[in-house]
Amino acid sequence: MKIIHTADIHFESKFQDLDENKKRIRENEFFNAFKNLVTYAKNENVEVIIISGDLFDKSSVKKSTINTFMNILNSNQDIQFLYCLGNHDPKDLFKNFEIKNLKVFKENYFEEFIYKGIYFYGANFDNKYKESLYNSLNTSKNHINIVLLHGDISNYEEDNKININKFKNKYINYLALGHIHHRRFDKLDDEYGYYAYPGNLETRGFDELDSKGFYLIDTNDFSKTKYIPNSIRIAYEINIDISNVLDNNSLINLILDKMKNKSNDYKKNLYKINLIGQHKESVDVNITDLMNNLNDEAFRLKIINKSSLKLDYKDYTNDNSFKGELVRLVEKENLKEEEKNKILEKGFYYISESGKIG
Ligand SMILES: [Mn+2]
Repeated sequence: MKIIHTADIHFESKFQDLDENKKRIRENEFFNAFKNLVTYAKNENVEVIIISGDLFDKSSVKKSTINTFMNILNSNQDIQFLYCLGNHDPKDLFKNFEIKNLKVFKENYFEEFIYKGIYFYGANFDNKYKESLYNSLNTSKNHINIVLLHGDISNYEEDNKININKFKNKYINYLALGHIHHRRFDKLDDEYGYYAYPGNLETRGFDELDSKGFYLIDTNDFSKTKYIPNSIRIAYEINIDISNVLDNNSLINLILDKMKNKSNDYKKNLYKINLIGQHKESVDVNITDLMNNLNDEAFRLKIINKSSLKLDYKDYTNDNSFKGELVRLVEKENLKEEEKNKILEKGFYYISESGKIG
């Protein structure tokens, strides 16, 4: 049987970093990302879709959001949806709705759900993972066991964390986790299974970088679990060393080239650009200017200047100017080269700025 494992979709996320128009676009795209996943499932004859918590971002969910979600499920009756609650999910949302192909695991102990011979076990997120939770898991080596749970894992007993050791050697083939927004697939124990975090389905900002998607599982061989990219937009963080850039125009082109290198369809993505290195005096690193030139080249662009100015102060020793005067003064002082550089860097900056006011 083919199964898809997703988690942390966070419908109705806030997107604080975006303007109103783009927030709305992203809200809709979050639904589209989920629709794309379900379409993929349909085309690949996937029979079960696991959602390991944080389907929604907060406890109050708009009626329209619930309707959209329900419509997707209703028009895909051949697929069984399994969903365990995460820390962001509303507790009783589906109490009043009857969705035939949705099973919600919302108890603080493991419920068993058998589907086409495969044994699924799921529980809700509970802040504390008590002994009684681990003890409620009744797996058997006579069948395939898949466990759904939401939370951070630890290798030992820790507050608010799932003790991963409690799931070892319990004939678990696949521990379908959610909560960590970065993808991870690893061995659970020597004998049997694997555990996995698929990460979230779409990025919400620059702390959720690179390709996002879901896992495709085949119960004939769990070791062949495959990551399927599904991103509508991708957030990238790029460090660009600008030490060798000669002028402002080349700087703009360099940034644009780095963005284009990420994908053919680079304009749809989100970029956080860190300018690093020591730039030449002939380059004026001005974020407003750069944004004016590059803002339309991306869905969202953020540029941070972490570079510093590289000055060869010796060039000014004989200069008949304020800068030359300052260099001659500082050179006379009994200071380390590093300290002289710092003073001159500041001094040059203020001299340039005061020149601008005039
Ligand atoms: Mn989450």
